[in-house]
Amino acid sequence: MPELIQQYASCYKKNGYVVLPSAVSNQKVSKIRSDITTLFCKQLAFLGIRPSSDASDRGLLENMCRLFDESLERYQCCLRQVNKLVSVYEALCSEQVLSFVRHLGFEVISFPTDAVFHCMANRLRIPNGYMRLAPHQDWPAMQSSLDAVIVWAPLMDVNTEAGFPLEMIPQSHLQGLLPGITHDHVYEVDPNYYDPEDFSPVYANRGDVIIFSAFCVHKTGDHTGDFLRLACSTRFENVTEKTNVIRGYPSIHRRVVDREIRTQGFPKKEDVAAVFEQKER
Ligand SMILES: O=C(O)CCC(=O)C(=O)O
Repeated sequence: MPELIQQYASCYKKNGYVVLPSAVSNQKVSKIRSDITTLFCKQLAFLGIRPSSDASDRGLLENMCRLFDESLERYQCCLRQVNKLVSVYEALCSEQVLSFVRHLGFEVISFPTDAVFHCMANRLRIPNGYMRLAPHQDWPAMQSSLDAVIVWAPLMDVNTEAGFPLEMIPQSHLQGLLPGITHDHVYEVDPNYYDPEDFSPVYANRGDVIIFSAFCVHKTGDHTGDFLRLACSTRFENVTEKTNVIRGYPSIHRRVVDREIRTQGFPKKEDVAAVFEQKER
């Protein structure tokens, strides 16, 4: 095993990314998928829409589309919840992933920001929103250690060129931070600084994980057809990396709490009391 980790680490350092096969158990991926299904089905049931009981990718897409069509607002609330699921963190912090990151020399590991949920399906394109991500680097969205990594885990097999694979430019991480344009959601690399022909799709099956450098130029690949590709990712920073110490552990993400009471008059005393009521045996 240490030899294998060594090989993956060499590949990562050379190309700027590596696929760790079976780094997350099937059980952990299933738990994320069932949590996502539950989030959507509860909202559908509340709206009086019968959810599909099909647990396959098709059934999941169907349930997401039904909510998307009925209430875009509730659909987006569901997406926002996925980033916060404990099951997502449990998968992305699997022992295999953490051992690999430690092997790269991370002494004290932290999350520069929340996990991210990546949902790709033509039918789920939010009006005026974006679907695929343009060529970008992730470091400007962290600005922490120079060796920071992204851990990306698909929730289904992503093994065809037309299935929204991640596409990377091998060795682009060695160029450091390239000139680019800062958008709200991404730091898009200036097209004068890469050749579009250099992107290559990186395939990963359910349970595999792609680890890539925060400087690796990457984008969402192409798609055809009516299907769903889900993935979640997190970022790890190496807090005690030399320049991160010198720069005083920069932390560019701010917590914003909206303390306005959203549902006026809620909760009443009896709503809270009901939570603690003893169930009759
Ligand atoms: O899932 C995707 O297609 C894009 C993910 C990505 O680019 C990122 O996490 O930086």
